Amino acid sequence: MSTHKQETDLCWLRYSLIDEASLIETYRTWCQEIVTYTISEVFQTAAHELHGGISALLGVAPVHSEKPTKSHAILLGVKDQTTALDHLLDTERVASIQEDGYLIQSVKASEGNYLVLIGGSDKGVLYAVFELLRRLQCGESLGQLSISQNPSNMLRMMNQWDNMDGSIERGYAGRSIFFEDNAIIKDHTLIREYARLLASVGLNTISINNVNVHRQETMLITEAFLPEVAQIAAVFRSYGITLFLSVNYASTMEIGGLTTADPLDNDVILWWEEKAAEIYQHIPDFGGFLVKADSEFRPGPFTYGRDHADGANMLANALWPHGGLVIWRCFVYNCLQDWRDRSTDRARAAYDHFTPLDGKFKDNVILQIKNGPMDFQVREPVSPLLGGLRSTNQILELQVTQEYTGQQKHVCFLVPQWKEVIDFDTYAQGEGSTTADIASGALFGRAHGGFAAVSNIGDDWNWTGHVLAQANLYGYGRLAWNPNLTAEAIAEEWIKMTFSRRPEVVATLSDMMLRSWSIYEKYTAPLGVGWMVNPGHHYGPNVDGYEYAKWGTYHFADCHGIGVDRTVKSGTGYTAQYHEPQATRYESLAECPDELLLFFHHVPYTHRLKSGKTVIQHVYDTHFEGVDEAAGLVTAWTSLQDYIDERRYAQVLQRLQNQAEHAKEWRDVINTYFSRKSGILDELGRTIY
Ligand code: GCV
Repeated sequence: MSTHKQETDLCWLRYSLIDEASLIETYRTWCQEIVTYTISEVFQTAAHELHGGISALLGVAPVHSEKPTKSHAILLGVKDQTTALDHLLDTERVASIQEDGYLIQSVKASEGNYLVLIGGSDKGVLYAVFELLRRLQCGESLGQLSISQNPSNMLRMMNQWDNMDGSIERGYAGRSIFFEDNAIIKDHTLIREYARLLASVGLNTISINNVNVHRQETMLITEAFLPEVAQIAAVFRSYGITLFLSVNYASTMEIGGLTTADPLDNDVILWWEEKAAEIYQHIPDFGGFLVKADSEFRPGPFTYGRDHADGANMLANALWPHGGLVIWRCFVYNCLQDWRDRSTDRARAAYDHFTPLDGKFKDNVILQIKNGPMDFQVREPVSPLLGGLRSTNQILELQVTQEYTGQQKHVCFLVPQWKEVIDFDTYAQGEGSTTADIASGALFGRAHGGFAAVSNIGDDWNWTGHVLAQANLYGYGRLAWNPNLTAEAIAEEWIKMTFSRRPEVVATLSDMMLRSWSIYEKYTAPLGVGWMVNPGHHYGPNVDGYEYAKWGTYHFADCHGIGVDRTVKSGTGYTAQYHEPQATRYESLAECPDELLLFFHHVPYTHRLKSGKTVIQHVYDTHFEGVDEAAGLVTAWTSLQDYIDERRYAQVLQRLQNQAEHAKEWRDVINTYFSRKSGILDELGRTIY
C-alpha cells in the first residue's frame, strides 16, 4: 500500500499555486497574518490547515500572531470565547451560529482590514477555514465576504465497508487504509489524509468497519483491539470527526461466552452495558454502534421472536449513560425468496418491517434508511419509509461507492441522482415535506438526523480508483452539509479546486460530469427496472442474472412485456406505501414518470411512453445514444489534455476509453435480449445481434 504522501493524490486539497498575478497579489495582501484567539486540538488543526493552504496557494507563508500587527489579517475565534472580536461583528449574526456553524466576515476597521472567522465551536472554525480556502481556490474576491453557515444535518457520516483482512466490500479503489492481515494498520498517514478530506467537506462522523461484521471484526470491541481503535479515533478527533464501530448483533455469543443474543435476556443486557463502559474507557467520545441485523444472513432479534425496537433499544440503553448512539439499518428483507412467488415484494420490506415500530425506539436510536426501496440501483424511487415514520430518528443512507453505477471504472457523478432523492416531496406532512427535511429531523422535530453514505475510497494513489469518482466523495460531503446546493455548483467548485479554474476546463468537465449519470443509465437497465447485472460482483450486463434468484430482484420480461406490477389494483400494493398524491401518481400508468415506469408497472413492449416512443424503441434508442455519448466523453476529455497533468489525464483517459467499449457490450446484450424476446425490430434498422 502507498503510504508515501507524495504518491497519494490530494484530491480537492491540492492547493496549487495560484497563477493569476493580480489575484495572487490581492490574496497575499489579505492573508499576511493569522491571528488565533483560542487553543484546542481541533482549533490548532484549523490554524494549521489555514497556514498550510495559504502557503501553498500563495507561495508565501503567513505569520502567526496573538493580536493583529499588520494592515490585513485573518482572525480565528470561537463564539463566546473571543470578546476581543465582539466589536467587529454583528452580535445577532454571531448569536445565530450553531455548534458546527460559522461566520466569515470581511471587516474594515480603523485598526486594519480583517477576515474574521468565528466558529460556533472549534469544529466550526475548522469548517470556516476550509470554506475560506475553497473560496481562494475558486478565485473569489475577499473584500466583501459575508458568509454565515449552519449545517442542515447534525450527523454527516461516512460508512466504511472495510474488513480486517484488508478487503473492502464493494470497494473499487484498492485495499483498506484501516486494516490489513486481520490487524489495524499502524501507520496512520493515509487515515489522517482521509480525515482531512472528510473534514474539508464538513463530514463529522465515521464508522470504520463493514456493516457485515465477521469473526475478526467482532473482536474490535475487545481489549485486543480497543487501544488501537482509540488511536484511530484520536486521528479523526483532531479533525472533528467522531468514530463509530459496526457491531455484530450476536457478540454476546461470538465473544461474550453467552448462549443467547436475546435482547430481553438479563445477561445479554448486562454484557452490553459492561462492554459499553469498557469502550468508553478507551474512547471517551466514542460515537456508538452501527448495526445491520436480520439482514442478508446477519444475526438479529428475529431469532428470539423479538422485534427491531427490542434489539436497538437494548444496545441504546447500554450506550445511553455515555451519550452514545445506535444507528440501526433498515435494509431488512427476505433474501431467500422463491422467484416463483410473485406476492412477496422486496421493495415493500423496509416499510413493512419498520413503520409498525414508529415511536417505539429510544431517543438515542436512529434508523438508517437507504435512499431507495431496493438497493442503490441506477434509478429507483425514493424509499417510502422516508416519510413513513413520524416519531423516530432517521438518517438517509446513500452509496458513494459505485456498486451498481459502474464501479469507478465508469464515470458516474451521483450528485444529480442524490439531488432528486433529497428534493423529493414525500408529502408526509403536506406539500414541501422533502426527504432532506425528514433526514435532518427538521420536519418532525426529531433530535437526531442526517446523512450517511458508503465510502468509495481505498489505498489507490488517487483514493477512488477513477480520478473523477473523487467528485462523488466531495459532493456527498457538500450535500450532507447543505442539501440545497445544486449539482452544477458542486461540480463547478470541485473542478476548480481539483483541476483548474480555466473556463474551458470548467465548462467541458462540468458538462461531462453532469451528464454522466444519465449516460450510464441510458446504456444499462432501462426505465427504472434495475438489476440486469452479473450476480455477485454486479459489474457488466446480464439481463437474467438475478431473474431466477432468491434475492427478490425481478423484471418479469417475457415475449409480451416487462416490468414489476407494484400497483394496488393488480400488483403487490407497494404504491400504497407513499403519501398522496405520490401514491396515485405511481399507481397510475398514465401519470407514472417514464424513468420509473418499469419499477411500478408491467407493460407491453408496445406501450407508449410520455416521450411518444414505445418502450421497446426507447430501449433501443437509449442504448445507441448511451454508447455514442460515452464515446463523446472520451473526445471531450482529450480536448483538455493541455490543461491536466499527465498522470491524472492518462488515468482518466484510459478509464473513459474502457467505459466507451464496455458501454457497447451493455448496448448489445440489452438490445439483443429484448429484440429476441419481443420479436420487434428497431425502427431505424440498426445492428442488433
Ligand atoms: C454490506 C447490498 C450489497 C452488500 C451490502 C448490502 C448492505 O446487498 O451488495 O454488499 O453489504 O447491500 O447494504 O448491507
